[in-house]
Amino acid sequence: MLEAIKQAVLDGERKTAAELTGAALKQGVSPKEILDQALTPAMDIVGEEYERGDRYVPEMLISAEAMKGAMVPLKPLLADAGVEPKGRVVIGTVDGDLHDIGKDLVAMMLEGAGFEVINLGVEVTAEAFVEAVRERRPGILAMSALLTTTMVNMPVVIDALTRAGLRDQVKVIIGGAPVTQTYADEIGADGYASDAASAVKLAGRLAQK
Ligand code: B1M
Repeated sequence: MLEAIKQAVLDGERKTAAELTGAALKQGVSPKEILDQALTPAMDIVGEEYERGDRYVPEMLISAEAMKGAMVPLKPLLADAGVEPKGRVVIGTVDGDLHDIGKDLVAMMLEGAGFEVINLGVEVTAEAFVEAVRERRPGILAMSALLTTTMVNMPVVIDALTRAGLRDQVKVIIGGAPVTQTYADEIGADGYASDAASAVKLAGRLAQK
């Protein structure tokens, strides 16, 4: 079943990926198994094929759409813990960057862990992040970047928060494939998470401070 889900994502079969995911859940396969053993490995293969020149951007996009289809039946399980909000998180993908699958996964799991999440979407400018912090007063601001060329917009946001006098009012956490703990330290972020599960743990720790 997991192999079939993976193949459906590789083939860009959104409907099949969603149906198989729903069926796997009914059979008792856990969301974590589906994410770790089918969906994420499929996207890794897509990335490797793109790098080798065996896949082009439109094919990468239809696989991404298939993964999003598979995330539809997963969402209620990841995002429906039904508990009191632990805190508010504003999340977005930085300016110039369209990748939203990982960011949305982090958002869903934060919701599932009891955070109120305000998802600003993709290509979020520093001004839009600052505005959201000013208006919505989150305890945590989470930024995602998937490109080495866009992760440099993370410190731009941190500088903008400082200039707006808001930096000490919000914890800034970052993640995404090219981002590291070293980079987080370098740019003065409050934390880094390598995946959605550790982002939830990190947010939980910071929310208690
Ligand atoms: Co893009 N792309 N892409 N792409 N794409 C990558 C990232 C790439 C590594 C592929 C490759 O070459 N191997 C490469 C980046 C190279 C680099 O900079 N080092 C790349 C490139 C080059 C590009 C374009 C420039 C291609 C082009 O046009 N020539 C272009 C850029 C467009 C833009 O953004 N301006 C582009 C476009 C696209 C699509 C639009 C076609 C599509 C995105 C669709 C979408 O997101 N709606 C796409 C895809 C699908 C990928 C790959 C194949 C898959 C990304 C993904 O969804 N992974 C990717 C290769 C790869 O990553 N294996 C690739 C699955 C997801 C669950 O994982 O996003 O890493 P991930 O999220 C994880 C963690 O990183 C972490 O938790 C998540 C869950 O565990 N995390 C956080 C993420 N955000 C976090 C925030 C946090 C904490 C943790 O906050 C605290």
